[in-house]
Amino acid sequence: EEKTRSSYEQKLKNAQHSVSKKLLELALAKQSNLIASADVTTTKELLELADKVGPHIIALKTHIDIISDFEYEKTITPLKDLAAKHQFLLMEDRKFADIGNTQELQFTSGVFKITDWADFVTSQVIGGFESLDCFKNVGVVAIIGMSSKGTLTTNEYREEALKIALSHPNVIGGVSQNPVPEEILLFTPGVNLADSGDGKGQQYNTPEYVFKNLHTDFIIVGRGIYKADQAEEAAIAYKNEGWKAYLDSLEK
Ligand code: 6AU
Repeated sequence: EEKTRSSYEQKLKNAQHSVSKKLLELALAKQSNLIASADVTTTKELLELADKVGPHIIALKTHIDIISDFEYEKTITPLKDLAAKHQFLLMEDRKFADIGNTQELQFTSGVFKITDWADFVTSQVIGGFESLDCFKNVGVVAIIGMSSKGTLTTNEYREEALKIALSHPNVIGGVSQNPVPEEILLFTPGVNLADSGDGKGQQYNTPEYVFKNLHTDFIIVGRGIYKADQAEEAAIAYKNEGWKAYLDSLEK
């Protein structure tokens, strides 16, 4: 028999980190557990997408280093305005994977200055517990398991990665294709309603599958939304599917 999951209300009561609280509050207020992944390569596309899908998401996930015409004032300043206007958080999917000192430099310096605008970031935990100390002012989503075919995030790796994630105060959640303890939030990418893969190793599940089987908290959808003819309509569809799947997962 499957065990029941905690609701967002219950998780909000127990949440310690300000970013966890904010995400859960936004989920409840917007009745959405959707994070749109904006894997587009120009500032114009990024801002247009953010404006269209903004009302329906709790966070916009960026890979800021793929924006070809990045300029802090032209890219980040209007993006922050859109985040405030539509009430969503900014999640930079940097997947840091180095020693603490280098990660600190990558987080604070260069042209992207991630520390100045991201509400939370993704990081590998391959560098060990202390490598996460530098992310003091943001939430960290630790990469526990990857969605791609042949990933090295085996059972054993995931167990060790979880030990770091559960014990580090900067960590708010994990990215995984497997369930995680309820103390951290679960973010699941590899979600698509139309495809089962992309021919480049990505593997997809439906929102229904990830809520029912993983008790995920938030779904991350990239191409399902930004490649759709009508990105806003697609975001609404994923938002509604995700919310229904969440409500269904509370029953079981
Ligand atoms: O929906 P897609 O396949 O177009 O995009 C999925 C997004 C991409 C990946 O870089 C990211 O999710 N991702 C991650 C994250 C979020 O960390 C981990 C993973 O295991 N798989 C994955 O696809 O931006």
